[in-house]
Amino acid sequence: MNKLSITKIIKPAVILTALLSPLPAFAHAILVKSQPAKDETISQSPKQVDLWFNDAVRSEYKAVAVIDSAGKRVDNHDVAQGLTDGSHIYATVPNLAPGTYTIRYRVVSEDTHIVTGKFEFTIKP
Ligand SMILES: [Cu+2]
Repeated sequence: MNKLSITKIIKPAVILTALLSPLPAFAHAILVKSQPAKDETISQSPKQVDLWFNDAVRSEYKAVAVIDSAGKRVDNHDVAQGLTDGSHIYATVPNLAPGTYTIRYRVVSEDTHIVTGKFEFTIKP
């Protein structure tokens, strides 16, 4: 077999291997979606706030807090993780008055990195 034909065979094999390789097992978590969404204005209180990450997060040390414009924490301190979707965490809230609220979160990624962030939403009937 000459050199050219070996290259012709090996190249597609390398590309195919790369395509079939699993994604890194330990991913860094990034918030990809929430309900309410960042800076969203909604007309009535949500029953809970939901956050979704790009990958499952660890079950330990997860935290979600909803804070009103006076700085008071108003969620029910009951953060939970989706039973079948480890990338989903949520916390319930009581019936919230109109106003602007901040959602703060902290999770531990599968890669062990701590990920924190915050964003706001507004309730305006
Ligand atoms: Cu990371």
